[in-house]
Amino acid sequence: MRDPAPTTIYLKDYSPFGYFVDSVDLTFDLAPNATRVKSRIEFRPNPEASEQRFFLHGENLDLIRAAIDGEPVSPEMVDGGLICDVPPTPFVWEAEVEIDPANNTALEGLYMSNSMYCTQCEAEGFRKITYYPDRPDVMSTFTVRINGPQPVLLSNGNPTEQGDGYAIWHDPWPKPAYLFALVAGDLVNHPDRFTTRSGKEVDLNIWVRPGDEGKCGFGMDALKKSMSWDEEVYGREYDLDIFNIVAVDDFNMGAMENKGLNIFNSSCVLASPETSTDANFERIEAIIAHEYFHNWTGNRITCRDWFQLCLKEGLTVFRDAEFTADMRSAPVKRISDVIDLRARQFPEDNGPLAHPVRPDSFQEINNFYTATVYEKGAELIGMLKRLVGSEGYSKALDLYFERHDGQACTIEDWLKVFEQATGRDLSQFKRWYEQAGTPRLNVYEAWSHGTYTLTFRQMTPPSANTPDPKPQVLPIAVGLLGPNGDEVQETTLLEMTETTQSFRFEGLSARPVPSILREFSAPVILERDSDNAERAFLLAHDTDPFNRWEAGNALAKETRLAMITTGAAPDADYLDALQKLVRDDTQDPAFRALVLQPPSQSDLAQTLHDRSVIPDPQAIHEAAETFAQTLAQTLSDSLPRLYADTTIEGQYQPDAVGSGKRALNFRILSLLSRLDGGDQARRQYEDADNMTQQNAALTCLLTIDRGIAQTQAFFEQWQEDRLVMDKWFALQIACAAPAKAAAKAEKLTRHPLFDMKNPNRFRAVMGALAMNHAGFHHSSGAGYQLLADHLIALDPLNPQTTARMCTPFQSWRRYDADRQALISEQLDRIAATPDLSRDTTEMITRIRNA
Ligand code: B3K
Ligand code: ZN
Repeated sequence: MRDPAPTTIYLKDYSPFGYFVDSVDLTFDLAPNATRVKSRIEFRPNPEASEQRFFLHGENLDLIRAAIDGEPVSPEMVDGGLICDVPPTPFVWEAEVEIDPANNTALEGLYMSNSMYCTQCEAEGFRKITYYPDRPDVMSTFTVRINGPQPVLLSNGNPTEQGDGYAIWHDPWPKPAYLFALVAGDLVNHPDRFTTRSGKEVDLNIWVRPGDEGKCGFGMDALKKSMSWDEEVYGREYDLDIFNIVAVDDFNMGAMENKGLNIFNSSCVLASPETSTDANFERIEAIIAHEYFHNWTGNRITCRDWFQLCLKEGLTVFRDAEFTADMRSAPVKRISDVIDLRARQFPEDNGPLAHPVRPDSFQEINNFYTATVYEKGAELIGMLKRLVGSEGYSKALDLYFERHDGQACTIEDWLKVFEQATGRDLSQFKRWYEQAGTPRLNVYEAWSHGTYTLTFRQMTPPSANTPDPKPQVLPIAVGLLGPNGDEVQETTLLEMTETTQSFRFEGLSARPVPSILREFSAPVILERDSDNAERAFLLAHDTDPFNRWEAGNALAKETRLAMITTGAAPDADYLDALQKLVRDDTQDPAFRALVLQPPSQSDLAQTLHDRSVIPDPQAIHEAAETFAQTLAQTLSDSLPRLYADTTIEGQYQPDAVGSGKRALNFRILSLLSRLDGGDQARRQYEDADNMTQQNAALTCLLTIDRGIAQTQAFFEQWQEDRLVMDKWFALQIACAAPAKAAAKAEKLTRHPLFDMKNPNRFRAVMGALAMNHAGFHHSSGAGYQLLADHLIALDPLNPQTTARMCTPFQSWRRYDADRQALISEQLDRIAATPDLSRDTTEMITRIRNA
């Protein structure tokens, strides 16, 4: 059965449900094609609600029987659910439905992954399990009985009874249905314990397929660190006797924060030095923390409706970033987050998919789990914290938890606690939640008789969502450096509220060099006339690590842009500055690695577009290659020594220091490979005893179009490991020369291990193709066609992953007319596909409207 007809849902139309739910009892009789779900739900009329229609959501359900207060009833089936006449007093609704988890390839509701039963209910998947008011403002306690032969039967809350072929779970904390979860399978656990600071004992488990139990230790440590951190920093304790994590191979996203039973994409929890890279370890630590932190920011306090998604997601991303900054290096985390924001959120905010952090309409909510809601949402929390200070932030958060525990809330509730805790008026700040688009911030300077004046002008480009943007509150962190490089003004926070505003610094003995937007204090595009000499000065002297990196990043970009637009040679001063920095052992290796990381080709394309130049992906690629080759030659004398100095002897440890050093080592190796034809990379591949180095060596070889033997050896070594094989698929495509990328991807889609139904594998291939900027945008159009073919093929099976993978097309208006015509043809073809899902229809419609 296909989706109900698409309709647009508006924030302004919110109204509460007509009934409260006092308790939910569910019984599952598991069978792959015919699982029976019996529900017994206590309803009570909500006297405040304007509408008393009794509508329950339900999709793809076979209703066997229904009863009210024990009397059989025949509800009327309507689009997306059922309606029924009910008494005006409290009543008990009972129903029995049959569902088909084995054929649920959408991976939403109850489905099967490698013969294990599991669920995914956020946002609106519970309605595929039984009839229910599937909306986050309806909260209830749940009791769940699972009948099945599987040795492990799990649900939310605490276990209350277990016997041969069944288990009963009770969750005492009222929750919306999207946090419901069930798992049944032949699983083994990695157990541990945690004592909360008030002395409560909690059983911890990570459940995995037999054979994976050796890959749980790192995740378990991350969980315990997260539990302690949330107690120390936010005063939040865990609230059940048990906390379970389950690893699942087929999962549409990273992980899910179901109450007491987090379900994880196995790629986001399983880790071992042999199979995971440093980046994997860091990501796993962050996602475990993120899902755990949701227990308070998401579960105990949830969202009133899905427009408020950023209430839990922006805040929880902000919290997990703070956690990572505390566990690892704060500057490195901040720089990495900004790179990611610019790579994923800026294109979204400046293209056809732009929407406010709190959208005001949607057709398919799953399409709004976006970089804007998550990452820009987290930036908003960061700005709030800057504006009210750490103390104000703590007071506001304490009030938030105290006032709203057990409630389903809105952004208005959130901002009100800040206003009341700090006495600030946040009405203008609220525009950040309501306006789409990335503000441009222009800077002008004046210097006269010891007074330095900075004048800022903000402008947000109008968009379909926000045709008439108003000025926003911008916290601009600024410091000033004297001509000798000393800081003459330490970081001060300027608060900009007008379209144009000036700030004066007096009593200076010489014209300073400004360091603007330190720590990237607001998610804007800073536009300022500067030159490479000044950038090199900041790269050498700025006390703010973020802005030091930013100066290097600007140099990296400007050099390449000049090469592309004027045919200039790589800038000699920049090469010189890089040389000095790379050799400077007093600098953190992780920082040096970040400065050596080339700007993404997509970012360069966006910048050219912003400057009204049509980007040519092939020319961007060639400039990147020429630059890397020139840098390698410039550094040639020092590369072997640098490589040796950054090679770690001894046992692999996935910590921040080791991973920083390995990141630098990888940058050095990639330069060295351009000079030695890959000899050192081959040796590293042979000697590697961890995936970080194995993966780095293979990447270097593939980038210079070598590594056939290593690719084959990698396959033979890892073909039984799905997660490592995802890397094997992705690397070959991501590193392929532009003219070969689409053909390589196409060939790999015919490989026996390519499995469309597994989202990780689909993303490994199609995501890697999109990441290869010049390959995806090759003038043949083969990349566009291949992606479209696979979106069309996947849509009937898995609309959510299909819709998400439409995003590589979002920036299509940047490119030349020929490429636009090629993409447009594919977008039309997708749009014309019969029975296209609601998810993909909405995405393609929005993208085509660019
Ligand atoms: N809340 C989930 C995401 C659900 C996505 C639904 N399409 C994971 C997270 O943000 O923690
Ligand atoms: Zn989240």
